[in-house]
Amino acid sequence: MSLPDLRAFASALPEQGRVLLCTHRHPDPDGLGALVAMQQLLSDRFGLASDLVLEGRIRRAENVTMRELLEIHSIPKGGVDPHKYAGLLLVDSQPAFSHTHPPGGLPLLAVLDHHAGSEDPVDERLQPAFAWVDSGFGATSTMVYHLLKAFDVKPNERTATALFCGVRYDTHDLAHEVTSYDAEAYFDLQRLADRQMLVQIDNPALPRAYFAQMAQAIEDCEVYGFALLTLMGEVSSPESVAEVADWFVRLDGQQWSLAGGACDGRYQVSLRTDLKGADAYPALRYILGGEGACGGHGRMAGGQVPLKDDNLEAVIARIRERARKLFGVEDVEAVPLKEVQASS
Ligand SMILES: [Mn+2]
Repeated sequence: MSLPDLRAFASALPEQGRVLLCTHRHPDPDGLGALVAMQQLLSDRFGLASDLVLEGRIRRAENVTMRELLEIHSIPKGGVDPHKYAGLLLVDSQPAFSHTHPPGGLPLLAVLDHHAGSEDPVDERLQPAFAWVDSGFGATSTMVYHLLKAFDVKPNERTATALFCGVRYDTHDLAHEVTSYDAEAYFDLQRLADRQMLVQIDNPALPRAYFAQMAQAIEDCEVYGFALLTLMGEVSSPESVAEVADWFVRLDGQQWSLAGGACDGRYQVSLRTDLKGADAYPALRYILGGEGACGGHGRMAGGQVPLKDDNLEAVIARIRERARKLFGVEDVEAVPLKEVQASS
């Protein structure tokens, strides 16, 4: 892990004009943090104005609150006039990823991301002038923090708060996949961030639909010994699938939690594990069996399978079958979560 060539980054940028910044669909705090900080860097160090394009609704209450309080404004993707921009920057994702569709007609200036790269070939038009992709970092916000530092730009309070949200979200408050770069960013940013705002972001009001969704998740959860499968039908948001996977992996004694739900024409899946040394990404790849696409590393992975007419039940059945095979529980009978006996 190291910092990129700063001159290469600088020379990928236009000398003047506006640039467009984007991230993956349904942006998370890491993507939002990286975007806000990149805007400050471009403006303070390079005198470049920028706009954000955010695709996919942000529905997780914490993330909605983060966006509102930090006043993260974006323009609709359909409203982008390519003539107004010199190019685009992509953070916390890569052009070949299935959940990422930057607006067309613009050169890709730079990509900054901490996910492992896709093995699929990339369309030549999507090759960036500058790429800093390093899966050693716990968060893209960590990378952007160090980029600001290297360019001698001190994050203002808003940027620090946004970046701090990103680092803590992706590293689970430094509990996972931490490097000294992540820890340094976390503690430096914590000092600079707006603490009142952080408290509000941590404790947002939750809509009634949230509790209904969680009740449904408990209803649908099947326990196969050390593996929990919660393969739901329609869900209120893709984020709720990740939340369910996160929530159930906390069940005491469990090592794998797979959640799925249909939303926006896709079957979203999230896999979590708290098994030491386990890697969720190859596991989820196997579970998807070549359908759709997925990404992730370490203890978490996510993906989606496109849904065609009426094949939801069949998709769920195939995912369940492959998951049971992977976890070696084909002959184990599922126990509903509510009937699992308390461990003594
Ligand atoms: Mn990230």
